[in-house]
Amino acid sequence: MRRRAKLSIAAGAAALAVAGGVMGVHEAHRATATQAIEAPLAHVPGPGGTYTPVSAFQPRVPKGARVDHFTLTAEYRTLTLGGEPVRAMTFNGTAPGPLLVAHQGDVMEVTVRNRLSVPLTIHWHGIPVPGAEDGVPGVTQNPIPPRGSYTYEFVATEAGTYWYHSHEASFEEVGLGLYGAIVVLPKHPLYPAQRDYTLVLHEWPNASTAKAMMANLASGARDVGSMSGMMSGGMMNGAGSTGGMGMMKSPAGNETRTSMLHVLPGPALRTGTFAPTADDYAALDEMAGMYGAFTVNQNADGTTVLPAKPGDLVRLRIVNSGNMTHLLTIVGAPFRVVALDGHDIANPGWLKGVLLPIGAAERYDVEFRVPPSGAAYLVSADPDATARQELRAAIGDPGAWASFPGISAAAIEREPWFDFTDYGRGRLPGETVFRLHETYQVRYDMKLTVGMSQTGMVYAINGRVFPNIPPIIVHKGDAVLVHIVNDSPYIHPMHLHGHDFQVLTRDGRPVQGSLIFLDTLNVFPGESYDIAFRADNPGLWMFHCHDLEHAASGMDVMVQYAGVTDPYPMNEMSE
Ligand SMILES: [Cu+2]
Repeated sequence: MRRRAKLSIAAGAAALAVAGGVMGVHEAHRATATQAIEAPLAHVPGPGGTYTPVSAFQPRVPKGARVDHFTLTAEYRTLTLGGEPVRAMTFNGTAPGPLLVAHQGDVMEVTVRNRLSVPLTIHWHGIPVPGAEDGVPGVTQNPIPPRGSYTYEFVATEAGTYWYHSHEASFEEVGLGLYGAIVVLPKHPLYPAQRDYTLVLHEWPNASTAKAMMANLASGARDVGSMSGMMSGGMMNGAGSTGGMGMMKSPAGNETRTSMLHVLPGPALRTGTFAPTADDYAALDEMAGMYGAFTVNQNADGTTVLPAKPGDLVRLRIVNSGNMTHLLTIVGAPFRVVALDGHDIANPGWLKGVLLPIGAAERYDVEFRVPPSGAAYLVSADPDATARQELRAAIGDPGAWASFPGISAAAIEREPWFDFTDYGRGRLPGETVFRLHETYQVRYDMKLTVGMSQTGMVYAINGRVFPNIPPIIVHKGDAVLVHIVNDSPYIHPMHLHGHDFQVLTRDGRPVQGSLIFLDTLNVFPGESYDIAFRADNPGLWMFHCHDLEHAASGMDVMVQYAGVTDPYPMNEMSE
């Protein structure tokens, strides 16, 4: 949406900040009582009082590096999903768009051509690109207009599974098809496999919602209040879309949605051991009613077969490009999780009968051996299994589905959830380690709440909604600790641009197994986390919920490096 970003200094907000940590930032060595609170970006000088535009942070291309050229053409296409025609926005005619494969160390040069009637950008989700290449309109570039083109360039320094998607009105544009996967192959694979497959999971809005989203995009009236007005009906009753309701431009705009009239109560804060609760299961179904088809790559029929032979070691890269969390598991073979969000796990153990809660924007790389019987199966254990059985794939024999033994919904529902905070052991060479009790230059408390404003549902950080949230100010080299609390009944997959973070604790309990590095943290109702990262990539980086409806309705904040400025028109900002 076109943000009518409010850049002026809010005196009331400044007073709040002084009143004691209401904003959540504890920067003891920097904050002063007179420091003005500005949002979403602040005027903070860098070292020596200097300012640098974010556009100055360009890729440093090593001499002789191999350059991989890609072209992504954004265009409308009617796809057939589950037998139904779906008007989609695609890259190169498909959704997901083409799988981009590079070797670690390669330069990825991606030219985007816009053949849509609306602007777009591309964000390289999980890849620590330089500041100028992050693809956030109004922040790191101008949106790519219709008939325009734009070339991104960055070095694929980190191997792993990533993805790309539009960051312009992403609730609509990603929802309608502007996404695809990226695989950066490692120089020295830690877990080499014989077969390497990538599956992108997506939820497609049902016909009426899709139509409303297209219309909303076309009108340019994509205002936060109106979107949340449209969606809140579906959310509150959990069934059927109210598509179209409240789609008209909201004249009140940002002003009205800044105040939460009613805050929905969250469940009690969790402590102790990990086990899914009734709240978790209820949260899995948020918004389910607005979706019509569930796809694995472009298949909505649940008939996907990935060829493999008995005995083959298979790596399956699962990318969730949707907004919902899905419970998936492998049946027919023991499996292990070898990477999360592109980062390898140290000494992962073998699993059987464990459900992987794969949140929005997360990537799970799983590995297993095709059994002598001829096939293993990725299946959905979502509570509403009848609606989401399309989210599955057979790996093995071409006729694998004919011999699929089926799964017992009753049995699979009782299986435990995968706990990434107690999985694997030890650490990998080169991993930088943070501990909870060490010196952090920046500590930020992030409380996530949900409530009603005059224009609909809003999703808040520390009681405020974007863009009226002061940025998290960091200096290059800072160690940054973020304490996240989900005080709401919904799941919030929190994504930090430009950086990996280490997960230190969940619900007060330190991570037990392998060190865990993520770029997207799927925070369930009542959960709390401590995460840490090194501010080593100067720029202006969004930190936002990747339930894109939540992001469009306020749950975003900026991580701003001191001295970095935005040279682009901020009213073009979009999440
Ligand atoms: Cu959220």
